Amino acid sequence: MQAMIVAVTREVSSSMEACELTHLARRPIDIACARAQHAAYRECLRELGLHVIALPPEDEYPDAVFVEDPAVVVDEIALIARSGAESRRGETESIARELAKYRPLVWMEAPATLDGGDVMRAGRTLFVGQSARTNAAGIRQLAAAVEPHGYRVQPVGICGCLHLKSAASWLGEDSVLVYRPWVDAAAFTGMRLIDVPEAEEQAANVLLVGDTVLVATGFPETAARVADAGRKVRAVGNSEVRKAEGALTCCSLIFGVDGQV
Ligand code: CIR
Repeated sequence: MQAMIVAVTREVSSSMEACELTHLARRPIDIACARAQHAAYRECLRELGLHVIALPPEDEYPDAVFVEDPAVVVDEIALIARSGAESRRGETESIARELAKYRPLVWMEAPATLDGGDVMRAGRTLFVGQSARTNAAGIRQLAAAVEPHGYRVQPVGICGCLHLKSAASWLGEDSVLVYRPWVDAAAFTGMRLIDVPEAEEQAANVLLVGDTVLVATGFPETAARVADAGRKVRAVGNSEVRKAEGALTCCSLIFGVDGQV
């Protein structure tokens, strides 16, 4: 039996224009275009061999498409997070219901807060952004949940962006794509750093699937540097979720399931 790789996704909310915004000015969002881009993203994941689960939209939660934030899934458990944005806390219910099919759940408790967008996994290390969304208690509860399973949790300072993964993405092995003005890159000492150029500051969030890396369209220099690092590159349009301060990793929760195929 082979492992199956699952990607949990959720359709864009028709209310996405009322999303949380921290670093960006509000701009009109074309919901039809956002949905078409999301469908293309799901199709790309399918083409890469993933089993894509598309949950229905939750219009009462404008940011519900960003399924990465309510949970952290590792091989042994799923941690159901408590968002640093109060408006997003209700998103956990349906995500927990879905993840319970695949993993034992651990629930984060107040006063801890954490968004999954702050957690960058690189092998058995979980780098965690110290952000406005993720507090010290959140990092402690994450560590308590995963350290017994052999993971190391490494806090990382960030500044000027929403989440750690706005500034850094794992490219596999020892490589990290990084936009240094937003992250304390000293946390990645010993790893190979590939820099996002200043003109493409929103490009650092990329999604590694096997040996392919999804890069947002419109960032040619970043795409070239990722290709030079030996990865296959797929360009994916995501202009509309970017207006909601989202990116590529935020739109899925990807994890392996043994023995399903
Ligand atoms: C928020 O502020 O929570 C949403 N508008 C964007 C969340 C993006 N999530 C992510 O990067 N993991």
